[in-house]
Amino acid sequence: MTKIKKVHARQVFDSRGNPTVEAEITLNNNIKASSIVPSGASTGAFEAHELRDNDKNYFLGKSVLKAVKNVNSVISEKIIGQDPNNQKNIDEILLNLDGTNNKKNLGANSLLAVSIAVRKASIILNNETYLNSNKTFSLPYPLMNIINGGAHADNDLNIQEFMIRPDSAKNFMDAIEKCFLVIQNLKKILKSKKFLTNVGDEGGFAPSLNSNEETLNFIVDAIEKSKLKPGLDISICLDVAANELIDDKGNYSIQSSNHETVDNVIKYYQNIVSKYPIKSIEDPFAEEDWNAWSKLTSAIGKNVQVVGDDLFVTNEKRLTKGIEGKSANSILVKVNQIGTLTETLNVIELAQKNNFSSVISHRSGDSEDTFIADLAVMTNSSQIKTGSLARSERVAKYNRLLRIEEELGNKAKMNIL
Ligand code: 2PG
Ligand code: MG
Repeated sequence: MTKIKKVHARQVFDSRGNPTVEAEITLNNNIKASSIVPSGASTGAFEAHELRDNDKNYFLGKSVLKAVKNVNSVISEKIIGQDPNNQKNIDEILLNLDGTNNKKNLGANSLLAVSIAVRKASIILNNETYLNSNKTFSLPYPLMNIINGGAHADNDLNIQEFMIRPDSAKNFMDAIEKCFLVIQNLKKILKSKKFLTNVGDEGGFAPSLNSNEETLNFIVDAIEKSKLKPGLDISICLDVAANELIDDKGNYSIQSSNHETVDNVIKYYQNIVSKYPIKSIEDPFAEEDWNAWSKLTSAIGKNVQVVGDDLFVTNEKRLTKGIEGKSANSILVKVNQIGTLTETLNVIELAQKNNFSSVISHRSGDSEDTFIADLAVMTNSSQIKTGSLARSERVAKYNRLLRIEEELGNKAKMNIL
């Protein structure tokens, strides 16, 4: 039987230059696979714990040598000799070793690096390809973040992400071309208005805009200049990341510095949804404001995708609560919010069984690791959110999806929105 021979972690760096964990698995037939853990900026309070050293004299406290050591000592001891094809067993060992609810002991970054590296090794071992599988696969629609605000940019836009989704794309290359056209036209528009066109953490532009409407107008303009129809060919998706916008009284500053009540914010969303081709809103309210979520979902959820990111944190318990309370109709899936692959697959299955769409997502601090592109295809997720068509750590995921599309040949098709 093929077994895991070696588990080795090291400290490497993410797209913001922050330290992160890479784990490498070697099998006894010398097959090797590795995985790099991403890291968020606008993190939810209920995410699994990201273990950092907090040594102010080394990488400003951000180094991850403790997590690396955990992999190279206690984790490797128990994982060596195990069957790489038994992912459930691997993840159970990891969870038992940690022994806490939020992975506070060993760090979700140490567990996840190993969990995904093992899966990648088993894919190589079994020569698993999409083509030689008897399942049918489809490509996810990309949600491309084209204007960055919030915690991801140094401008005055409160909404964190303005994204586009190419709803009429016939295939993944067509999806990329449609997004490419809108991005190029948006660049021209911004330049003509004397805005800077340098990019934020996820590759979207980060001009010094401060009004949501002005931003939405620019995007609609760019869609039309691309000879595409807003709402038919390209729809707009938002990530409000409202955790960052709530005050002590439970009011929100979605637009400039005005602090509005939940009811006013719902009216505001209804208003922009009726004026603009907005088809998806992520984190419209903060992570503990369950009632506000349910109210909004009942008001607009028929026509608009309401996506829980910080609300659900890829966690089965929180998703269960959201399904029962009809708090949303979609889940954002981030592997490092939960810390093992098995838990991630379980939460996606639960979502899909309950008619929630699953949107696989990168983090604002990401890397050359493209596993989430495969995760989107493997899990039949309808969408993937992995930044703009800029910055190699973002484009790498799109390139991986293009390779999958090529591999599938005439069996390739787009997922259903
Ligand atoms: C989000 C993500 C990714 P971060 O809020 O959805 O875009 O940002 O990784 O900073 O949490
Ligand atoms: Mg989000």
